[in-house]
Amino acid sequence: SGHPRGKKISTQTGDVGEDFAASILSGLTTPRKTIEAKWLYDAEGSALFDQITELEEYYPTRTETAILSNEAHRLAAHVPEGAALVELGSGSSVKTRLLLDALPSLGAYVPVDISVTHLEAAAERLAADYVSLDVHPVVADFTSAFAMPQAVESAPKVLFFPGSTIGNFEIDEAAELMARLRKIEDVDTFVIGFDLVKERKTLLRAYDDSDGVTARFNLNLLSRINRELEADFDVSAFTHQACWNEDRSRIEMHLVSSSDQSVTIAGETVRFSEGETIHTENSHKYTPERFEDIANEAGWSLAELWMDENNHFAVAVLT
Ligand code: AVJ
Repeated sequence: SGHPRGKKISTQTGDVGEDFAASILSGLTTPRKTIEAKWLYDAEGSALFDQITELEEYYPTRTETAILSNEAHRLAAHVPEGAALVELGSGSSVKTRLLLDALPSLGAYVPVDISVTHLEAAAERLAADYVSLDVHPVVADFTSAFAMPQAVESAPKVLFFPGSTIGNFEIDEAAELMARLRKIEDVDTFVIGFDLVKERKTLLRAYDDSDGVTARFNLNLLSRINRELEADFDVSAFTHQACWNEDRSRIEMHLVSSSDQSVTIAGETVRFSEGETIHTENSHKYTPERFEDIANEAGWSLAELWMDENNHFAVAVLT
């Protein structure tokens, strides 16, 4: 996979955070068992997530993509010449192309992701297709502070955080993250996608699809623990559950134990009673007003708010 101009991409490696074993054991040895959602995305989980994004029932991806392709040209007014586009949790960088195509004044692209393999493959592909763009990947957990590549240190920056990944965070964590991003040097603009509160039925279908892809995505966590931590989960003794938590305005994913059972993980025994759950993900849904309040609290102001015609999803431009 060579580049037309033989450009060399060098990846900057930052702090990728706490290790898997420690996080899993601490989450499963508290009274309310939890696993942090970020562990859903190993190679298998990322492939399953990509399948989710193509499901008819999972409206967020296609809706956000439509919003971005309709509105991207309006972003130009908020993007200074030579700016660096910094994408948080870039994954396979699909939506990035919509922005790059609409914003020829961008000088650099900085994808930030926790998974080095995903990151480098996507960076190579983009660099090959956008030959005048400088690509500077950063391996980091963007939930903690990370260093900008030296080459873009003094460039104006446009942050891009699509996919409603912000929804994974508790409200106070989301506010904290947004406040920290506000303080990055020379940030001009923040483009962020978030999911909207809507009819419960639509939400539940999106997180419990009829093909069972989301169930496999959730259950893959147990297979991953078996693969990587010498554990003996009987994956068939757990089921996927998605529920709408009205009070906290979020979809929750859980894995429900079908029986009383015990599991050994890295030498530790963990007991489950029948019906007990492991809470594996939160996906917060916002109203536009609530989102704006949080953004304001974090030091941003709303420049644009774009929604689809069904008000299913929103993209905000903050400055
Ligand atoms: C990638 C976190 C935005 O919350 O909709 C999809 C993850 N979980 N189906 C979401 C997810 C179950 C997704 N995010």
